[in-house]
Amino acid sequence: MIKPIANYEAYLEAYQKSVDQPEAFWADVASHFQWRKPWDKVLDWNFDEPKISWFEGAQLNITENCLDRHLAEHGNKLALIWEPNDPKERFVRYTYRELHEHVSRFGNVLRKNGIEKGDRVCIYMPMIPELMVAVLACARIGAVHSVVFAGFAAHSVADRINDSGCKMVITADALNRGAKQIPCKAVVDEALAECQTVEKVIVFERVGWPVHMEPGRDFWWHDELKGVSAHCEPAVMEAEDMLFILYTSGSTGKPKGVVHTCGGYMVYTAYTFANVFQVKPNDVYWCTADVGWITGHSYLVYGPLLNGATTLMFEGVPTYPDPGRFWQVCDKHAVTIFYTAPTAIRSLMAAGEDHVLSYSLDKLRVLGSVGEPINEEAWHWYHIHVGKERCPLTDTWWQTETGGIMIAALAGVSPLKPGHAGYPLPGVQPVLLDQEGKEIEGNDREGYLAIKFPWPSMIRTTYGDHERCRLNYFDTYKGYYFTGDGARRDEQGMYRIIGRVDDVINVSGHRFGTAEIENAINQNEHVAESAVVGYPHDIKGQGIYAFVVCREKEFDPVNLKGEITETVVAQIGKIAKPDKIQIVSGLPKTRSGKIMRRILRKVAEGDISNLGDTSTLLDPLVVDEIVEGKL
Ligand code: 7RM
Repeated sequence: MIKPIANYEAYLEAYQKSVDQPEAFWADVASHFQWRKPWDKVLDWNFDEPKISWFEGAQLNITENCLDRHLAEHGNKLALIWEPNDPKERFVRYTYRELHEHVSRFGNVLRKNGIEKGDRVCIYMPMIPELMVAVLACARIGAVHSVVFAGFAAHSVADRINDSGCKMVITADALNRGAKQIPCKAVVDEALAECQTVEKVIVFERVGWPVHMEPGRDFWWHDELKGVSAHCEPAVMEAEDMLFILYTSGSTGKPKGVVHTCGGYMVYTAYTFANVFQVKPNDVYWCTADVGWITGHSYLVYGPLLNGATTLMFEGVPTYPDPGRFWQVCDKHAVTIFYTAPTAIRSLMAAGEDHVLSYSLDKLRVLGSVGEPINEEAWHWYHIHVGKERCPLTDTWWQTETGGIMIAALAGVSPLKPGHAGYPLPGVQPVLLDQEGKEIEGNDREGYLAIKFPWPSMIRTTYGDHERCRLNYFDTYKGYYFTGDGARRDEQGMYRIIGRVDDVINVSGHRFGTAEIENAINQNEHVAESAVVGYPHDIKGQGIYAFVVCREKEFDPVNLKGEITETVVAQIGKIAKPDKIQIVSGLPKTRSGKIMRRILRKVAEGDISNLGDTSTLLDPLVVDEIVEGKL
């Protein structure tokens, strides 16, 4: 297992080695894992195609490293603590031995149902232990999991299933979310009406909702487990075999299937988990992210299990039954490391300190933040009221595409600065680029954030479309991986992430392309065209502001807005609901027909004093109308 870097000098030394001798550095880290066969070559790469290959020739199964490896000495250690949505319902705890057994049995269920190495399996599930079991069971038998966040609507689920040609869907009847229950199986049924590749659906009964079961296609999880062996031979995988696909939004309308592979992902997520959180054997670690996002993959499931840590999974929401729920769970399970998103902190901050003060947070040792820039007010509130000013708060910058944390403080080891992710982790070589793609030297400078050398868990391709991967990440600035973020390097060389410089907006830590939301809005029969921009939102970080042109001259604006909202919810899901919809008679366009988003962004931000030059617009008058109708 990985021994975390103990002090700042050791960090500097590790960092230097990772730059001077990257292959020796990562070979050393990789030697802490169980490989079926060692690698022939640590790294082979070019950012032109791109081609990235780590640990070529090596063979492994990641679940042997997550589970089997710990059994001899730590079989009775807790692997998973699961806390349900309803505080009165019983929680669940699995030791490593128990989790290993559940994963093995379910791996056999998958095999029995015709799933083979390389097949894609869509997982659309609530935050319950069976979600973790399903993910690991896929990895066990070499199937590629594609977890789709259970808040996505049928059409988005169908798109993702079709893009990767999934053979199976694993789901539940329904899910609990605060006071509400939300269907899962019915959404899958609706999605499957648009899909041809799915042969079987396995359904876990979580809520006890009546569901339709299609004979020959749909099977109950508990029925399938009957009489299944607890021994499941792990599939032997090549280091560069696909481990999973995770869809994420970019600047175009269609989400991309980011592909991660077995060896590099394993090495990097385990290394960064141990180091960033400075994990110790008796920690109880809680990451509040849903497994439907990359944070849940890397730092709820794989990173902790690879390190033999105890990971806590929570089914519910921060505010149910009241805004003290997070702190009550920390108290109840004696959580020592807590990793959450700024949006959650801001909403709990708004509910007041009393909720925090009602519980004992004595065991907390390390705090983490992820998903979006954390504003200084939220940083201090989190640090003072949750961490009692004695827990290091590490702000972790990374992306679905990076697979693991890239820029962050090692808790208690690196210096902290509110609003700053800080210094890069060993193995990460960030640069700031100017418009021309030239590296900006020196400190106290701002630019486009790019990475100039590969790291083991970086994106390998976008599923089914390698050219899209090249164009998106490796083409804008030749020789670099381009992140899509802007950043500032301060006087000490610490990085502060400013935010996206492309058409991606980050709502409560969830990524959407503006084009993706526009496409959804345009599905409404009354809509002629639309333009979506982000604007600063107190709780969510960014809110969604939609400018919509109606087809008809006469319409009822209240009805129309309601309908547009419904269309977006039906197409993408509730998480993409526009916060503001402004009906306009036209959009500001250049003479060549390009929408001037810069102007719309300024209007949405409420900064109308300086709209810049509008004289080149096709119809400058629409700007006045838009400014007047601003919400
Ligand atoms: C882990 C995750 C990625 C985008 C990224 C940034 C933003 C994430 C931070 C952050 C400032 C942070 N993956 N972002 N973490 N911005 N500080 N600590 O969120 O693929 O869903 O999103 O999120 O813009 O490019 S993600």
